[in-house]
Amino acid sequence: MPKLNCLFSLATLGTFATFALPLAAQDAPRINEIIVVGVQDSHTVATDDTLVAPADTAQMLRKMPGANLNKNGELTGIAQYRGMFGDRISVAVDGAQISGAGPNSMDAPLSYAPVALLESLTINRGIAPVSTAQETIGGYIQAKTYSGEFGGREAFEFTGRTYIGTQTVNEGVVASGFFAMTNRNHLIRGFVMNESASDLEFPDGVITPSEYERERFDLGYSFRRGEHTFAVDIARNNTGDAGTPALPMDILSIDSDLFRTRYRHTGTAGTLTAELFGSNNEHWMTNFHLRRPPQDNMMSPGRMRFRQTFATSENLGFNLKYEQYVDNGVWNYGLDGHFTNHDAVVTNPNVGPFFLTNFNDSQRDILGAFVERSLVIGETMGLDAGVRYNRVTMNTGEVGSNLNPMNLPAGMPVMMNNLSSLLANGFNSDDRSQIDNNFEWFARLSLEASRGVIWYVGAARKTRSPSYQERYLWSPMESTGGMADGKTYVGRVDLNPEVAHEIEVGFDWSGANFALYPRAFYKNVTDFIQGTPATSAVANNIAMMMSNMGMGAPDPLQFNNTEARFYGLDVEARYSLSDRLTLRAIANVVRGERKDINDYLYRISPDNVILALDYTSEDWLVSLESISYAAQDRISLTNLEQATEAYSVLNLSGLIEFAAGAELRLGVENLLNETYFDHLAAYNRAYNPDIQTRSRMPGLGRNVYGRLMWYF
Ligand SMILES: [Cu+2]
Repeated sequence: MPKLNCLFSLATLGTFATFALPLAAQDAPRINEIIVVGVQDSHTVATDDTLVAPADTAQMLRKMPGANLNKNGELTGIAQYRGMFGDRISVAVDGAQISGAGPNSMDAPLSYAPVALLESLTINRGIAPVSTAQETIGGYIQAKTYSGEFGGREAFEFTGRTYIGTQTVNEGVVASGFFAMTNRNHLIRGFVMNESASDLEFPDGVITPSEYERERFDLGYSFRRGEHTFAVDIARNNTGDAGTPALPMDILSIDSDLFRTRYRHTGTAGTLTAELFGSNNEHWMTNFHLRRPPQDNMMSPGRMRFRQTFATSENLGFNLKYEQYVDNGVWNYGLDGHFTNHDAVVTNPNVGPFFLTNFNDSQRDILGAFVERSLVIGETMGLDAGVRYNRVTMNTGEVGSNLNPMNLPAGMPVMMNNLSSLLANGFNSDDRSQIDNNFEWFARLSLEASRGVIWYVGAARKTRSPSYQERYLWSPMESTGGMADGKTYVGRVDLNPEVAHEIEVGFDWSGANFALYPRAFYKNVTDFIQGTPATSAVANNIAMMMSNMGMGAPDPLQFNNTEARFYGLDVEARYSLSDRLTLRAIANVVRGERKDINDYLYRISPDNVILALDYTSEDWLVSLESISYAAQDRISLTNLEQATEAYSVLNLSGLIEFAAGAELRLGVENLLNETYFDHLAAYNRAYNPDIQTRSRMPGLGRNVYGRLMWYF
């Protein structure tokens, strides 16, 4: 229950405390005996302490060191960390991995943890231990949803939380309720949420389509007795109409059923955790129901270019982990698996026989095993190190298409259909199964040099196998996991896994009234997967014909292995001016470059600084924040990326606790209604009189928003 006077200190602790490794107090009190010297290696934002405008959890990443967000729609935020994004970032929602149904990541993993249900979002700063997840080449993010707390007595009591939010920039509203029946051993919980919004406003007009609607239902049960805890949860997530103007289609529906279960034994010798999770996701998207549908042109009638895609994904996974406490630290052993399946078919509602198999039974399975060690070395040194092996198995079924649905005897559709059959036959006759054996290691050393100063150095080898899109996209399309660069792509079955070698150095320096946590990193990636100009004459011809008809773009890219490097610096700092007044800062610098040719990487966050001044009183709090982004002219020529200019926005927010357990937060984003362009928000792809097609998506106008949270 958030009591106001402790609220701020909680926020501060969560963000800045240098805590003892490993696995602080949450589950195992006994572990407190083992204090490994360690640095602040994660950054957590708790929903209780943070005001977020509805509705996408990924938005919170903007205010975390090293992190950012590739935004393709209001519910479609793709995590970015230190220049890497998409599948390179491992995202866990309550321990579960979710590979969404959308081949363009319309349902990116964080969309499965709506803000109104979120308890906290945590990013690992820098090199993630191999025990955290299977493929952490670009980082690791953990979303934890609110699941209630056990009661203190034998008798059952009824508790819960309501969360109501609204914002003016799109008339967005979210209403939700969490209800629990609980005693000291049992916790039965339920959650319902409904949220919707109309189109967004920016200083010169309206972004259309950017409306959304989403419903969510959760049911769960937890049990604890002695050293045992058990939990099981099921959830249904239904997204309705939701615009994604940076992509070629919009969401008509995403219907997901999710489950997860966890057993934990917390003994004196160690902690055993077993988790099983899965999800079933069904998704429809179209290019005609929310945006202006294709219009007649010289080459083809508009109705021939209506497109709808039905896409599904299935996920099943498990984590099995044992942490063993020994005199000088902890051993951590684990096995994990994540098995996914994807299907997607494109059709035209106006022309029955038209179809194109986008993905057919595309399967990607990973089995992993790891050993990790946290070691106390004397009084002033701590070492974490580990090794992991992942075996990735992929395969996909046969594909086909009918691009001449009217059975015309000659002309463009016939030529396109023949070329498409040629591509499909080539794809179908090749061996499409792939097995990758990926080996990883990491080591992190912390050294307490003097009181309040801990030095840190880390190194790692991390891997990532290609995504199903990167290997199995056989026909030139934009199904690219949300690249939103406007390019069409083809895949490559025999791609190699990416291998990154990284070093990271920094220190934690904290005193009575200040803290400073800088980190510098350099990451070299061999076989970095990046689109390069496609060399298949057939693919190039199809893309050219499509583009002539008014669909997609010519000159497709093909996913290929290249060489790349990332480097930069991020800093987190805090300075208390007085008991009530605190200055906070986050600064991020990242560079992403191709090494094999002279080009920058696509969609890399511009340098940015967040400065915030917080004033805390007995029963209220106010915070003034300035967010400044530098120009980004280090742009990818390969991806035809457009530069953006520098900008600053001012945000103001405040909180009043007006009754026990009840608080109201109000905020204004972009106080001065500044016109700006977010480099990571890509380009407009839907007809809009206020924004040119394929020009930069504008940043949002002034937004007044509020949240009422009541724990009962
Ligand atoms: Cu989609």
